[in-house]
Amino acid sequence: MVVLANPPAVDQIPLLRSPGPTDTFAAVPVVDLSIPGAARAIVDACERFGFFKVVNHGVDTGTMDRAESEAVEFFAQAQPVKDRAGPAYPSGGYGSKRIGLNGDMGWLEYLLLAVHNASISDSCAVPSNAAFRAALNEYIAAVRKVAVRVLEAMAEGLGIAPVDALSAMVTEQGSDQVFRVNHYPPCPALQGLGCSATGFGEHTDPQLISVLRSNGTSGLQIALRDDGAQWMSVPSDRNAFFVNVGDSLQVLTNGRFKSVKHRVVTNSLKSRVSFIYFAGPPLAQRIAPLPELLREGEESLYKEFTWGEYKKAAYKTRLGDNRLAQFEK
Ligand code: GA4
Repeated sequence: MVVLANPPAVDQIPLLRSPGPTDTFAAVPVVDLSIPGAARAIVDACERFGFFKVVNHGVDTGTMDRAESEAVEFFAQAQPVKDRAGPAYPSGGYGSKRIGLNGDMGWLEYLLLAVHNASISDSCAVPSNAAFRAALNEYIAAVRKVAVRVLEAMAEGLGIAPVDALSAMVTEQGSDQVFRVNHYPPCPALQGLGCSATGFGEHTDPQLISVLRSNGTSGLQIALRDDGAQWMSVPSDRNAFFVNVGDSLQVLTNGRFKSVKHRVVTNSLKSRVSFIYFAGPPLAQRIAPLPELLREGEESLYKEFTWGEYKKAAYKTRLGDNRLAQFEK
């Protein structure tokens, strides 16, 4: 367990009802990336939930474990040491409690890092510890390959050619990738009260897809599409990846895939550590429905925009806002 030297005050953080056993989302779609049926299963899961779990992904557990133990060590340092790795904005680094630029708060601390090609951008001086940086770079290279395979399988399942129609947006020079290491410290003050601190408030991710891996502590919840505001807890699995459809992929598929609303509820006793790789396109990339996916006479549901324009607009919003609304026709 990671104990913070200087725990932030919980009274600044919105509270949520603590998840109970009946909130568990036992039917999380599981995609076996090593079998030919993966493409069909991914498309099905993206249409139904905008969310799925990936197993048999080929990433060495040592790569995941090394990154995790280095991250645990980083967050176990004294607060002034961590603060020296901040701020998170504008160019990446350590942040605590404040999310984005418009007043959102969560019971977490994190590293927000820019990624160039397959590793932490040289322009990002954090983390400065060589072993931590190397472990994160090894992890980023591996998770990026998973993202590429998932995007290739999506193209295959959707019947779009070439196979890299989607993945090229992420591998191209200038693609806008972000990596996040989140640490949700336990919140014992709320134990037994039936409520929990918001770790990361409800939101959708703006990018194409996000690929998440966490330690064994649960906390991630997704809003089931058909049931509106019904929040379901995703059982943690430290050996799997979880993939979210982001707003940009929703637009590229003209709403066929839905960007999934999700959030994190903190645990009263255990630390949660998660790694999320956000696969975004180059800033100049036009985000519009792929012509192959439009049926005869079907029109785009969205106004034209580039990823750069969408990202800029996203940073003016609050976490829980419907960011796509202003781009709907
Ligand atoms: C959500 C997905 C990623 O974590 C992130 C977040 C970003 C941030 O934390 O700085 C944002 C959020 C995310 C969407 C709306 C804006 C921007 C906080 C916020 C209020 C790094 C991203 O790309 O968008």
